[in-house]
Amino acid sequence: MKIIKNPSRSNWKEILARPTSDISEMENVVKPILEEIKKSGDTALDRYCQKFDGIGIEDVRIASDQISKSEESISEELKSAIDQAAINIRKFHESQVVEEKEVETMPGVTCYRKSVGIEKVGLYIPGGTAPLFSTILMLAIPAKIAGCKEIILCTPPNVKSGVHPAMLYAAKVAGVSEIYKIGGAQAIAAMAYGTQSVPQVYKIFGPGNQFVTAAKQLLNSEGVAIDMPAGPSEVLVYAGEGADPEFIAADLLSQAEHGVDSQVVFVTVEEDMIQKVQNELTIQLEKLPRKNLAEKALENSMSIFMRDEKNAIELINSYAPEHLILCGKNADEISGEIINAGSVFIGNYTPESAGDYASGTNHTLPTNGFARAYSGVSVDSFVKKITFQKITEKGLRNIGNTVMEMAEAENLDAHKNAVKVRLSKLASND
Ligand code: HSO
Ligand code: ZN
Repeated sequence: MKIIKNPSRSNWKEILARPTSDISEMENVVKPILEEIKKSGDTALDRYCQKFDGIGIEDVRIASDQISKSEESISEELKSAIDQAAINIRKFHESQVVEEKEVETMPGVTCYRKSVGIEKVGLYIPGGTAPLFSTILMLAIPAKIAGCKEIILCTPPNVKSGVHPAMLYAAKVAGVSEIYKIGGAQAIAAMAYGTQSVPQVYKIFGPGNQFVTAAKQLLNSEGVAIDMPAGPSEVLVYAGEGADPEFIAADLLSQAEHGVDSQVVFVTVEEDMIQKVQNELTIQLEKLPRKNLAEKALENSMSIFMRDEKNAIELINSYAPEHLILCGKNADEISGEIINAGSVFIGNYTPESAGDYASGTNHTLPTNGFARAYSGVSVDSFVKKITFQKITEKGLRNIGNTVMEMAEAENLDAHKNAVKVRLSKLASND
């Protein structure tokens, strides 16, 4: 890890800059895929599925009996771990459902807001080296709570043209309606436009490689809703007095093992911690099966020594990490000062892994500094909030002049008239 000591504020932006990726190259590859699938549906989709995954369109849908039998292929231990995680995630996300009250803003003028689940949503789960079945729980459970009627899942087939049984089991537990073995930009296009085999959805969620991200972004500009702009996963670990270097190294590595582009930042006000953590990293890294990936990610990462807590907090807020782990005695206090982060893990015994899998919070979070303005996925991500209002005759008499006055000042006479004709009718009935 690169070591930086007391960086001056004017350098923070540069030091903490995330690598920028030029997606225009990806877009050139992805655009024709989107266009062809939009135009020719299954015919084009079949071609891409054959080309990239060696599987024909007739084999992409996973039969429901295969999903219901998935638990036969996983251990009892894994099954109960998934069950427990699902219980916690459901419990936390159910607490996000709050019924809003009707409000009478003036006598006779009543307004209220109702959350309605997006009817059809599409989840994408990448293939690759780690079967991210935990992400299925993180997306499908809130979708179900929100009242989404159709929850479609696309994931690329593995080398045996199948899908990891834990993914099938997680999909079953979380209430996914249909699973398709389709990967890449073609999966995103199929869900966005709908084909003869894949139903169309209104919003697409989930991580993916740069092609998937480019596809989501292009479709977003065409009006298909997406969860959030995606970038490589990040963690910032802060260590104050009383932090444990062994724990910190383990947390940094748990992020680093995601991939070579993972962003790992360590910030401390205890100068000797930097070397202690470095020593621990060396010891722990050796034992990791994904050592190569983690090692590469660490090459681009940094340890930053800050002279005091106040400055450290300001640096953290200016970076806006996806995950923030606060270690040491003051963790609770510091957590109150955090204004930019996707998800915060407080105290020495709260590893990010707990939130990645099972504590209940969502692990689909804003990266790349988007935590300054975006939230992670929650039940809210799967609903539209529709406002309703009802005005009685008395209500229109109360609010009418306000509306007419404003409409006239905006030179919008028809607006004024919509009130005026009604008030005239009421006056003639008096
Ligand atoms: N840390 C990842 C989520 C994940 N970790 C899935 C393990 N499995 C991005 O937030
Ligand atoms: Zn993780």
